[in-house]
Amino acid sequence: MGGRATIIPNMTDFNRITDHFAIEGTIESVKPLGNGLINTTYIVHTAESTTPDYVLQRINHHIFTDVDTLQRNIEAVTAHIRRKLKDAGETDIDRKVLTFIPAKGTLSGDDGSHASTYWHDGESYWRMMRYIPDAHTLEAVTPESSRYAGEAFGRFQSMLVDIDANLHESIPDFHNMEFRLQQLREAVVADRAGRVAEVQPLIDEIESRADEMCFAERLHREGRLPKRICHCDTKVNNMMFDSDGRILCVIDLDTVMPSYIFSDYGDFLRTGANTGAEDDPDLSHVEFDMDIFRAFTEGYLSTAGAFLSPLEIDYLPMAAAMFPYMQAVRFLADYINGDTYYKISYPDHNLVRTRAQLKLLHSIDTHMPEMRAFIASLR
Ligand code: GN1
Ligand code: MG
Repeated sequence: MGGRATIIPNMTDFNRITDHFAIEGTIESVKPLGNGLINTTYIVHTAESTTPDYVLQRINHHIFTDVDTLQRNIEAVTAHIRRKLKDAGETDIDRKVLTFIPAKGTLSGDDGSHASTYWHDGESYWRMMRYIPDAHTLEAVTPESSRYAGEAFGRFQSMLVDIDANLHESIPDFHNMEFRLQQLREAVVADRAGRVAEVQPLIDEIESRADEMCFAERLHREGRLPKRICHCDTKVNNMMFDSDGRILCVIDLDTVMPSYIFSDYGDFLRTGANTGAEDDPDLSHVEFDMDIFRAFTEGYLSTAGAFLSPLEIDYLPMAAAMFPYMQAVRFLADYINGDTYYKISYPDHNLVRTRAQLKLLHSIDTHMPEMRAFIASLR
């Protein structure tokens, strides 16, 4: 969890962990990888040129409290996508979908017939997957790569439209706006870190828009908006790009679950179309980039347009506003709670993050009519 110090294992510890997985080759080195806010990730290099390298992850089980359900979701989704890619005659499939490594001596599935893909050492939960060679992630996108990202997330959702596995919410109510507001309200009442007075203007601003931002839950209750299988963490850095700049696959599948399609559309634009950083202390850097919006939307509708309802398409601009808003609610609640969820690098990091998300929302507000007109022009 956020506030908790991370103990970095040494090589002996690593060997003890990786011994439990059916990997090929001899481990040469283990090094930290990436900058996720939740799990802890390492790259495992093997000595032989013929064996794959691997990604080793410690799953944050304070946040993903049901690791077994989480991994079963991921296994079902990757198996379904793998089958679809094969049926479509795709090549190089190991680079287009993640491959999780069976844990030795474990059993999973309702009939206990196959190995599970995680190992519990009594304290932490670990998993390994094949490292995708000659691929890279990006922290910022161009209009060109945003178009590919739109295509990729639209394709991801469309491949999963007909999955028959019963997927569960790996974090219940993850993108439920009403629930996130309730968490903020509870944090305000408890005022555990004594920070409420200081942030009252931010709370007031958030409350003034609370009703407006709960549109998805209302539409769902009215039976007008379905839940579909979504990625739910479509940050720019959760896609693997090939050396030619095309997208190979989407990664970080922990939050794949039933949600509104707004999750994937809105959260990508929240990160990809921000001209500043998610936690930019200089708010003048933070604006909504309409070129990225247009390119991503075109790409997304080219692969998702066929299964989306007219109502889902109508609400895309509102989805772009909802995600910076939801993230502001989550960051502010964490700040008020004394930073127990997100990893922070300095004391008021979550407050800086909140302000940056609200600034992004203000910028999106000013582009609303233009966004609506653009989407109408594509239909
Ligand atoms: C978390 O771990 P990471 O950085 O991919 C969070 C997302 C937030 C994001 C904000 C499980 O994602 O929902 O949007 O931080 N994931 C979880 O940067 O809470
Ligand atoms: Mg990530």
